[in-house]
Amino acid sequence: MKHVRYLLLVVAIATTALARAEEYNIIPQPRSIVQGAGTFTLGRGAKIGCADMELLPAARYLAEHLHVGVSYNGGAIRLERDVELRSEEYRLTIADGGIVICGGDYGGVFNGIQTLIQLFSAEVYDGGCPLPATLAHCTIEDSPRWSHRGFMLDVCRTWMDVDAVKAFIDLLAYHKINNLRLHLTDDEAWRIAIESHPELAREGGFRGGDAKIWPRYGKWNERWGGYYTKEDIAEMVAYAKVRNITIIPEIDLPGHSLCIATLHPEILCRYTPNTSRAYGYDTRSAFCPAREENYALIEDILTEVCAMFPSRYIHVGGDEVDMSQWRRCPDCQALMSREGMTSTAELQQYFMSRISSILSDNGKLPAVWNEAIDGGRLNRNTRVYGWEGIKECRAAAAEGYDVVVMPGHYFYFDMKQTPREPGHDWAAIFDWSKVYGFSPKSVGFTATEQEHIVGIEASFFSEAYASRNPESADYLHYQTFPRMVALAEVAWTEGDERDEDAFYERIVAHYDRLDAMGVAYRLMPPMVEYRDGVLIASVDDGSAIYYTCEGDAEERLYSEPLSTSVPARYAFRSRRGGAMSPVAAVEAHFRTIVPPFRLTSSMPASEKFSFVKAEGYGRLARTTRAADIGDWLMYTFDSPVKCRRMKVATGNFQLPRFTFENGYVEVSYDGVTFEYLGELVCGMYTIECPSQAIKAVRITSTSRGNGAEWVSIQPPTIWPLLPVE
Ligand code: TNX
Repeated sequence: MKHVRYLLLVVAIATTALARAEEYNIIPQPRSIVQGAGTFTLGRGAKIGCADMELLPAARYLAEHLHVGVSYNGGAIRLERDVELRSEEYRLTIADGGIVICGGDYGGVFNGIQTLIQLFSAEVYDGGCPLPATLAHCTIEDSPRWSHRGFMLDVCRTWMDVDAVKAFIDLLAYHKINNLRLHLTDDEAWRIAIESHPELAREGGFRGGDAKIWPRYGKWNERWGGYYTKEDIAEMVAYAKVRNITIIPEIDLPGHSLCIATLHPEILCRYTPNTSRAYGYDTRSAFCPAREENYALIEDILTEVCAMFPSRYIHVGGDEVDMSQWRRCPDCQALMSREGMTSTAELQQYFMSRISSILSDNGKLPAVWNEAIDGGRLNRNTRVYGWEGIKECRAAAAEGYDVVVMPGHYFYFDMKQTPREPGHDWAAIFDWSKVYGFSPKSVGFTATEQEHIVGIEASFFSEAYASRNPESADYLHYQTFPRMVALAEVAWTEGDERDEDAFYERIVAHYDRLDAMGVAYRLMPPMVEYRDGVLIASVDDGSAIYYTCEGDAEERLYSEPLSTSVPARYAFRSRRGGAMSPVAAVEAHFRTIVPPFRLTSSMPASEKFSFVKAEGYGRLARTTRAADIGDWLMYTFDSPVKCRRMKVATGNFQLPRFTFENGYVEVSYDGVTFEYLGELVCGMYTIECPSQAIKAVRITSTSRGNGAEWVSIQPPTIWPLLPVE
């Protein structure tokens, strides 16, 4: 009986704690919140008391958010360390005597500060003063599920300057994410200044125009880019450190090295190389592991990188190496037989082991992408980032490596969120709910494998960002929020079974904060329903709905159901601050037609990717060579096509690669005379409301070459005419 009573008491406390936790809506959800009876009022003149010098940066950070001062003792808010608490663990108490944040270490105190900040009104995030504020008495005890809660920013494909990175660091910190990986080198750019080899950043930090690196991914022939100096790195590292974030640099080796190979072709294997230009993902450009001078060059680079970043780990890549070049290289073959290696995977291991010892000479440990451990020779102190799949993560864990779990189909925030939205889709198409559903247990990690999970990480690869106004953070925000909110909670809060609906309500309640942080997040699309001649759009998040009607470019506020006989003419989108949803409409709005056409060109058609592929709709066609000035391609329809919109596009489906770099579009209504319409944008052009039925569309290149071996040609996308009301 005694036991039962005790149990009831525990259940009662647990339920109050849970109910309160939801009421507070702290994201990520703390382990326990127990609310007391009274309240404490924090006035405008409050002080933050901090006697511990090491906690001073955290005190100043909080002081800035609350518009108050810091004192060495006393204070209505006191920051302390408690050796009884673990790293990053904290206890936040609000009582008559004031607010106390006790942390196991700096990170613990900082985490407590983030929780406290969320107890104030949202203006705390936009520079407003949230004081005076009356807070309920409570004790919050909290600690993270995983020590590594990471995010990777690809600053290569799309350049992001120091201010942009710092602004993003703020957002990570607000969500208790404690690790930022900067993907600093890739095929398309080299973003870190190396004093012993200044040409790497000076030349490799820019592409297009007169730069030695070819234009790829947006900005086209304009010279565009940038790189971080040693001072920039120091500034970002220090900024992150105050915010309990470790920056881990990534130098992607031995593959993804087209940029450095463009500047130093001697690093490549010594066989007749294929010198044709490529347009991204050029897996041919790997360092030659048999070339001894390469290790000297890499040592120069990594020694400086190690000195710039205080992190324990340095990420040295290891992904997506086309090893066929090593098979063809006489030096690699000689090295392999000397060392008794039978596979090129072992050669990669040899290379990675040498890189690891350079790191160890500099007091660092290696972090690598999952492919780098194939072959089994890497030291177990290597940290493995599993991106290809759960299987690869589990395999690394089973082999005894510590693993950062980040499979693309859960954590690649460059993926589309629904099929018609921007982004890649090679891993999956998913929104925040997929991220929120991640649990190591449910995807099959055994208990022993789980012990090797150090945390999870999301990534933002930025190929698509470069073509979408990269000077604004909008696209970055849209792709990463609210998926980041889900990441934060899954990485921080224990649990394998989660209530998705309840979390959605918490995301919506968090919007006020995201608004104040200036995040242009993605809202869920409005629900659209057509019944009895009336079109109804609705949202469940309090955002405002807007609509457009075919033939009228203006977006109007939706305030009441629309009476219409042609619902397909309407498209809806909700907005709230800088946030917006994807477009929603009845399915007929999105319907396209496939009138037969013939594709012709001044360039020869590839045999494998013949023009017939595009003529069948759905597939890409390719030419056998790059486009020169005056080269053209033409779509001729069997019979003139009446439509409300037609999009023609060179390049691949998701990314502007293999496009015409520059060019113009003409239309013909009779198949004989052509009328100029306009210039291509990222290789594409959309004809809106053509005045007559279209017989042919011709695209003409105005650039010499397009930085690729071929041009990809998409079938046209054609939206049919809709009846008028
Ligand atoms: C795969 S993740 C890559 C990147 C691409 C990304 C796009 C990894 C190790 N390699 O090079 O940017 O997909 O989603």
